[in-house]
Amino acid sequence: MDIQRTAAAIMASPDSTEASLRQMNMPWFMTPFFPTLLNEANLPVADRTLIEAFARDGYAIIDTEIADLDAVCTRIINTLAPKYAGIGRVQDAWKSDNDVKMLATLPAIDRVLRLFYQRDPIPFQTLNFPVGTQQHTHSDTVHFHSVPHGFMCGVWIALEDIGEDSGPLHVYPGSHRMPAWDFHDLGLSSGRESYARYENCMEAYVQAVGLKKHIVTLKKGQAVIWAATLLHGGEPIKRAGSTRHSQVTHYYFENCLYYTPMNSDPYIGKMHLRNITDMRTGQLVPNRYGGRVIDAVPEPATPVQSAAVASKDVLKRLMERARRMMK
Ligand SMILES: O=C(O)CCC(=O)C(=O)O
Repeated sequence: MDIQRTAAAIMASPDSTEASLRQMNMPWFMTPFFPTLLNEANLPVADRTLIEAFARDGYAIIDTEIADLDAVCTRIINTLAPKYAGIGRVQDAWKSDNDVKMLATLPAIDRVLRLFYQRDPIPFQTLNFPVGTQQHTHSDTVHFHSVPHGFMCGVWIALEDIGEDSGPLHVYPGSHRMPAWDFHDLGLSSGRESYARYENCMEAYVQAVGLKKHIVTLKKGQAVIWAATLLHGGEPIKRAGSTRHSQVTHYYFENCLYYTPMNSDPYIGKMHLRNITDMRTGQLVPNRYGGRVIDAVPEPATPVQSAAVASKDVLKRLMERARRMMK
């Protein structure tokens, strides 16, 4: 079957039932109809080139057009400095820092994400780093996934020039086309405790498939956007003491279920749904399936919370026993 000609025929008859394939429940750059849809879209050359690169490689580099770039970066670096102590990252600084929130909601990024995903992008988490994370290769789909699949991406902004020796980001171009492995696919049980083994699996996978690594060096104010399934990580820090100030924002897109695959076993009905907050409004975003709102499920208790609940139960039982003895 000539897929291009078939797609063209479908597109030429928008009233036919096949026309619903236009609404295939996945990002358009991942569907087999993308070349046809792209031709029809008649985009400006720069946008066409950008989305073609993103479709092919699974990542793209853009300029974020931040006004007052130097001042903004310096303010973020200085404000967050005391908060990095001992942890090397600050999660969700957008809640208290307007500069961080401004970077996460930049119009230039919003515009490109709408182009890439054809849906409203929802910034829901920020991470700021003062130095290279040296994180092992992974894809974000073990942490954040969506139904329909693929409606998630990361946007990583350089808050200073980032060269080869300060632990830059690495990506595996084209790896976004591989399946979105979850722990079960890899023979691992769900749960955080399997994460180190997941990382080993990804290491073995890139070697077995022969994927080529690309090191992403950036100028201050540039951003790399990666697709949910793209394999990426942090390079070793080669220059001791070097900083690598950066901010990652994770985005979901409207009209999806948002969940954490690492803690889920969807095929036996265990789905760790996420309650995400849209930074732009401060409001929780309902999980939706086929357009229908699905009741938010409470996040599972962390071991610490479980222990706290357990010790409360023990205390309650002891008090009841004491009360009975005093009667
Ligand atoms: O900044 C890095 O080195 C890695 C960040 C990353 O992998 C992520 O946010 O998913």
